[in-house]
Amino acid sequence: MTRRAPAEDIDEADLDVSLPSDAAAGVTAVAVAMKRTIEQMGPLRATKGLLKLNQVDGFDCQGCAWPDPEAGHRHTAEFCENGAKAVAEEGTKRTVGPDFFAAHPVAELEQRTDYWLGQQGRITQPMVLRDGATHYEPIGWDAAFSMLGERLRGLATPDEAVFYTSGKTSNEAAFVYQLFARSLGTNNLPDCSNMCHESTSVALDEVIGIGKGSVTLRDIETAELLVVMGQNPGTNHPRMLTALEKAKRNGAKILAVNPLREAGLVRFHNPQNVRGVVGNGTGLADLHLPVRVNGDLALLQALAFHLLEWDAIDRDFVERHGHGFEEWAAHIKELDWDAVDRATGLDRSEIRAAAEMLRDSQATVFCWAMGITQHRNAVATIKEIANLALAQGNIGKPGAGVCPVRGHSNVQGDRTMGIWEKVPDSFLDALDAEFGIESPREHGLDSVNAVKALRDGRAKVFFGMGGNFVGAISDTAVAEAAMRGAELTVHVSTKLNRSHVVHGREALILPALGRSEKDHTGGRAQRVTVEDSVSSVHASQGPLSPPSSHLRSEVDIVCSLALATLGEDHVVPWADLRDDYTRIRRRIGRVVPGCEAYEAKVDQPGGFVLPHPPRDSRAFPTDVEKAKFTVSPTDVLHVPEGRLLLQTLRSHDQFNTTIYGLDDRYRGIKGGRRVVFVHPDDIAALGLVEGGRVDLVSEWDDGERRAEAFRVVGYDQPRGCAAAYYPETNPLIALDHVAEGSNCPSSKSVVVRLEPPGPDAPSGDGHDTPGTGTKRSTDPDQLS
Ligand SMILES: Nc1nc2c(c(=O)[nH]1)N[C@H]1C(S)=C(S)[C@@H](COP(=O)(O)OP(=O)(O)OC[C@H]3O[C@@H](n4cnc5c(=O)[nH]c(N)nc54)[C@H](O)[C@@H]3O)O[C@H]1N2
Ligand SMILES: Nc1nc2c(c(=O)[nH]1)N[C@H]1C(S)=C(S)[C@@H](COP(=O)(O)OP(=O)(O)OC[C@H]3O[C@@H](n4cnc5c(=O)[nH]c(N)nc54)[C@H](O)[C@@H]3O)O[C@H]1N2
Ligand code: SF4
Ligand SMILES: [Mo]
Repeated sequence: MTRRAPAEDIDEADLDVSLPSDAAAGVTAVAVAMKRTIEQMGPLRATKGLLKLNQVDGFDCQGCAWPDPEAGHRHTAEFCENGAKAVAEEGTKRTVGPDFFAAHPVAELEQRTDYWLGQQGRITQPMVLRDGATHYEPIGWDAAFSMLGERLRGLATPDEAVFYTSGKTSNEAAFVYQLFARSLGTNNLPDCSNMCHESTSVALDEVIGIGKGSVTLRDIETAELLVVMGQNPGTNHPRMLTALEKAKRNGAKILAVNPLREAGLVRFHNPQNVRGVVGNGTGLADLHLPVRVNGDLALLQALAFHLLEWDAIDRDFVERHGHGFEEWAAHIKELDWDAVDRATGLDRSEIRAAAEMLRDSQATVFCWAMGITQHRNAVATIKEIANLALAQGNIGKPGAGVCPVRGHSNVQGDRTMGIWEKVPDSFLDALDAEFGIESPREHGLDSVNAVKALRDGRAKVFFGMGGNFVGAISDTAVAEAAMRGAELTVHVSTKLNRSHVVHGREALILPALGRSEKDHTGGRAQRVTVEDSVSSVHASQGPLSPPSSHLRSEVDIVCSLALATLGEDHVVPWADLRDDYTRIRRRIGRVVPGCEAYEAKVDQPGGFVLPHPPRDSRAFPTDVEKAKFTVSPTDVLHVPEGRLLLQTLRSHDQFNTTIYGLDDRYRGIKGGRRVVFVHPDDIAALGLVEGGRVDLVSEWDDGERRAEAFRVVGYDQPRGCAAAYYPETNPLIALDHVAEGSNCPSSKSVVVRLEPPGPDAPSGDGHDTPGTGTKRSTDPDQLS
């Protein structure tokens, strides 16, 4: 493998700001995709990888969880720009081996951004950081497993260990991983879902009896109306635009609800058809409601008010399947419209127009993502989405349903496989019966509670199956201090990140094969399975050679660790499971609901779809065996004078904490990330200047949090709102600032003040006059 010069670290002085665009994808997307893959992988490896991406005989994209078209209906290039970037990030020829770690003390790596760390390349060997050492050094796999096994066995209770999962882990690896944690005796299985769609899972489980979406890709393509709320598909689920385009061609309307006018919601240039390449592309949203951040609950109630007023209700569905409709309707009829005005910031005529779209549609799909789930009132908001869907019978019929759009490519599958700190007892009973173990029954720690346990010394070992826990979780300073308090931190990873350099007393890095790579564990070609956002399960097999012969699969790592910890005589045949993944799938078939005859079903081209009672037969397995209407009080988030309501979001050039590059093309940002988007009138009202530098300061009961040196960028959005990228803004979010009922960090509603940097702050760009070089046009016509 070659070792090419890695990227320089970010110099925010290079930041360039231009006008946002009003269309997504197009030929630029293809050009960027090709450039990035070829730069990182070389032309041959890039071609080999991309041709197998999302193909029936290939591997599942490591990017988002958007579903693939049915087998037989896929393009040769069945991926988007960000899928290609994900492949390039993993398939890079750059490597970090023992020489790299010898040259860079941890104290130096700690000063680097996640961008720089990730750009150094793939980790090639297991590394250990010994107690008191300054550098990571190589360690053999056996030594690493026995060290870890010894530490785990030495804990006072298994609950002193935390087993985190990021959502890329395959079903097979996830299944053996949770089996290991439970064999050891703990349900401490937090995952990235706790920071992501947890509010969705909690809300839907309560009201429809299952925490997953109820649509298929076909429903999306054949809907009469698609409501896309709190989601930026052009960046985060780009192939969703292809589905939206198909829906439009079939006559669908789209209602976008988003404080920002995201390019991907406005217009789509599909690079796969002539019209997209040379024509005007397809206009997407028929109506865009620029709701104030956190105003969705009130908006949904206002929409319901009109539907009730017009009696645009599916009475038959409500009578047959609904529970609690009358109480809900009575509550909505009392709606406080002043509160709606304040919460949403919308004109009542706009709300009425949106309600008319709902009234006139016989089949509506509701899509949502982080703009809905990461608020204090997120669970209530999602229950209100369900109320609206149920009131019109938009569930369990073609072209209709609820569609939480998942993030990580296998985050939904990991949950299905039992990665869940609160997994139902029925799952544990089946697991115990199958393996002869005795799973603990008390619930484990979720992500936020894992930080607290580490902080308070109740947890001592942190094990990360992928992900970048300290980078991703809220309250960075608190989380980092907690991690540093651990006795041992262990990460199964492909690339370096912040969580490797903010470590416990001892630390291990265990390098894993990526999904695009050939897996020859046990001397045979292995494949794995994954589940997408619409509960479709299918196989994935990588075509590329791994960057180092030392890498092991996640299944191998878990099973080998289990052997080293629990011993060769343990009731679970770890070595057998490791050497042939079909044996794991057989067990999955016997333990996991809906996975009977698993191997045969994943053998079908394109795989199979898991059962979903509301979708399949309008059966609602709730405590009352019906779909539940629920009542939530309308609330208005109060933002004190002189403060803004900040949402933290993704740029077009990152995958969560993995920073691919520094260009947020659709929003007109190039070469930097420390920007805060503010309405031009708020910039003026707060006495700031465009291009000026500010610190973001949040205020909490236990004190302030500060994130330093952001550029102020004028950006059209509702007054009083602001936006900035994550993870840079995670230091601002207090650990206890979470969604009620789901404990998901409220990353989308953080009250901040913008403050000129203190006198000691480095000027960074050599310009003392704020604004020089980064000002973009504030012509209101161009911004609106
Ligand atoms: N390229 C790329 N793809 C990704 C990811 C990535 O980082 N990069 N991450 C993956 C993961 S794990 C996830 S969870 C998904 C995330 O996918 P998204 O949810 O699309 O991600 P965010 O960037 O957080 O965007 C949130 C959107 O919600 C809007 N929003 C914010 N607050 C509100 C609000 O109060 N109300 C409404 N209605 N809208 C609001 C924002 O303006 C923004 O458009 O993407 C997945 N796919
Ligand atoms: N402020 C704020 N915070 C947020 C969010 C937000 O919108 N705002 N979003 C939240 C959401 S939705 C999520 S999902 C979390 C994401 O949280 P995580 O899932 O923990 O974070 P990622 O950045 O996706 O993890 C990236 C790391 O995963 C490792 N990795 C990549 N591929 C593989 C693989 O195949 N195998 C293994 N073993 N490791 C691999 C690499 O080492 C890489 O550095 O962040 C959350 N945090
Ligand atoms: S839409 Fe998501 S899953 Fe599909 S290619 Fe793009 S990043 Fe990958
Ligand atoms: Mo996510």
